[in-house]
Amino acid sequence: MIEQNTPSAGHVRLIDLPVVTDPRGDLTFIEGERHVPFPIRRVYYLYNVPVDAERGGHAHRDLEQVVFALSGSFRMKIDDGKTKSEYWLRDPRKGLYINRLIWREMDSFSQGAVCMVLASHPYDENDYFREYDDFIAAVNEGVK
Ligand code: T46
Repeated sequence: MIEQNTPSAGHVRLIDLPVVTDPRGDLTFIEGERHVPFPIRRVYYLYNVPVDAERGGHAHRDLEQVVFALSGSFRMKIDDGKTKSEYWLRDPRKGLYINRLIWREMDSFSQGAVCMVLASHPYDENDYFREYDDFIAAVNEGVK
């Protein structure tokens, strides 16, 4: 479970969600400000993704998100402007929390993969850094 205080910019980590298991199957639930550190203002999901597709390729100025593989798997490449890492998401009980000012790229989607994202704000194109150089400049300036 995630702590309540707001992580600093550039912060990424895996969070574990509760699971209720009985003979009928598994049930996982998510409550905003409890299991994720923000009120959930938007939910979107990616599906019918071709296995050779690449998504992402941007960062956000303010947005916080938690990304899940509800079904199948995919890779998330993470870059905080100084350090690069990668996460394979394949367990619907684990979400990847991504704070603002993180460059992310997604690829290697398995056939039929479904990616669900919980977001802290409604969609706003002005919140995106779509050029890597702009992202790096923002990181270096500590821009909010
Ligand atoms: C992220 C990864 C995981 C909307 O109209 N509303 C929305 O809520 C979203 C997310 C997108 N759009 C429009 C904007 C573009 O015209 O859908 C189109 C594709 O969006 P984008 O290129 O941002 O999609 P992805 O899959 O590359 O990235 C998205 C999120 O933008 C991003 O924050 O982390 O999914």
